[in-house]
Amino acid sequence: MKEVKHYINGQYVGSASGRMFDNINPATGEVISQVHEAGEAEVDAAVQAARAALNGPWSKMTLDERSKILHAVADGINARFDEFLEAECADTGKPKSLASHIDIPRGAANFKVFADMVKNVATEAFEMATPDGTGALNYAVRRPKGVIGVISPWNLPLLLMTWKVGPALACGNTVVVKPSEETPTTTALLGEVMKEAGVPDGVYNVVQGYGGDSAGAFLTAHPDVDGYTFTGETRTGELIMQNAAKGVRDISLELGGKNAGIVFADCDMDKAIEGTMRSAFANCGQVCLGTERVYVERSIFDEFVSRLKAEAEKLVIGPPDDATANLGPLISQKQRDKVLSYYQQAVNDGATVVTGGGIPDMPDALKNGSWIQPTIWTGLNNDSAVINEEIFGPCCHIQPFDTEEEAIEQANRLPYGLASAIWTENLSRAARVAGQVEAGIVWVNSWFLRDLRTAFGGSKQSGIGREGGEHSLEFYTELKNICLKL
Ligand code: TXE
Repeated sequence: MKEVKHYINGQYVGSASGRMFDNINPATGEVISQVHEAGEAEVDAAVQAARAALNGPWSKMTLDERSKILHAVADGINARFDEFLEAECADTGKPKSLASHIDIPRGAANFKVFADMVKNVATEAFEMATPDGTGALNYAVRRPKGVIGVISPWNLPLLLMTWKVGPALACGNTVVVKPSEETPTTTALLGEVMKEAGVPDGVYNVVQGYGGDSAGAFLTAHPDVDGYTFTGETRTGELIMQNAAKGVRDISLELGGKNAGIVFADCDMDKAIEGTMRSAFANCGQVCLGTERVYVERSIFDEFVSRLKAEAEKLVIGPPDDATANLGPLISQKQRDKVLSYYQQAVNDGATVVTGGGIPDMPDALKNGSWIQPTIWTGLNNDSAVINEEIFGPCCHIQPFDTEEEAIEQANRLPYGLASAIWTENLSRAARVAGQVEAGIVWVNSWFLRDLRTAFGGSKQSGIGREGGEHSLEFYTELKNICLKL
């Protein structure tokens, strides 16, 4: 049986305790590897390695040298594309057709983009008068923040982890990554690529293991980490914040959402259906940016519901290698139990199940996978948990609205504020509504269209801080003002 180890100071190492846990392929239910579980000793060793490397050559390299190495990391991912693809799809069960277009290429792009961007950072300078008339020059320089703790989720494992590690390393930091216990493999594999690309030992470290009361909590409690970046559940974000508060460490949190799609009668219906399909069902609904609440103007409500139903029923559920499949399994049986409990809740709350609502029939070889039907509901009231809480499954509820004001009020009524998608051909309306929707990211006539130079993050309980473009460079550096008396 294959083992997945920690990667500390440039070496793959097992846990001193010998403790391991099963890594399960959610498409088949099979155990595909044994994962070493980090204890405090491994977390401490990783943090110490990162600290030592911070004081080594990495942060002192010229930007050109560091940028070149990070381009080599991206090239390394691309050179081993199939290996990353295979590993990511075995850990998540997602279709290869999806991961080969999104997860793996973005994993490489996250290094290239920030390796280039970091070379073009300008800082501020101010000349000032002084009483003696000689004057002074204030100028700012950016320095790495230090050792960064990266805690990443399982839905887009390589993509979301490198989205943090790429800019962190580009800015000269060192990192300790704790990937999700559900998806350990590509984060571990990246260690080899880092080594081959010439990243010095100790710059990129990985500890495997669980979150609370385990590796994740040890990492966020470790006093020698300078800042944390996290993507995951809102409650976990709160716990990480509490730990980071000790020692006044900085945080960047990308948390849960319950995003609204708003479809106006003057939309291009084909585009709205296509975009809503992706936003509700891509990655089996396991995307923080997905829209689980869809508000549709009443005059087109019936047509929209019946067209979305027809499209949802065309989705092909299947394993990663099935080239026709566009819907994989949920990440685990635990996650399926959670999603199914909402499916049941919807029925209890009086929803009309437009399509789906249960477990699909699968061939024998896949019977133990965590498969689930794509599901659409209508008819729920605002007090149903199904339309108030993040489900993170392939499902959405569609509700009619009569006025623009009502649509905005519905979109904004929850404590989340991550993303929203607005569908209308009226640009004045689009700008008006986009300006009032409480979300960090608003798409107009699109969904998941991402320019990596733009701000990414959530408002309200969907997060703190923004990453992307110069916002990442802001988070991963300390700005130091130098006042030079002339
Ligand atoms: O999240 P967790 P889970 C949402 C989604 C999902 C729910 C639960 O609704 O159903 O969260 O998923 C680590 N200290 N999202 O349980 O626990 C954990 O090991 C430090 C939204 O997987 O937040 C993993 O590496 N670390 C989301 C990471 O946190 C801790 C993506 C995320 O796991 C920890 C994933 C602790 N106390 C889930 N507890 C998004 N926004 O994209 C856990 N972890």
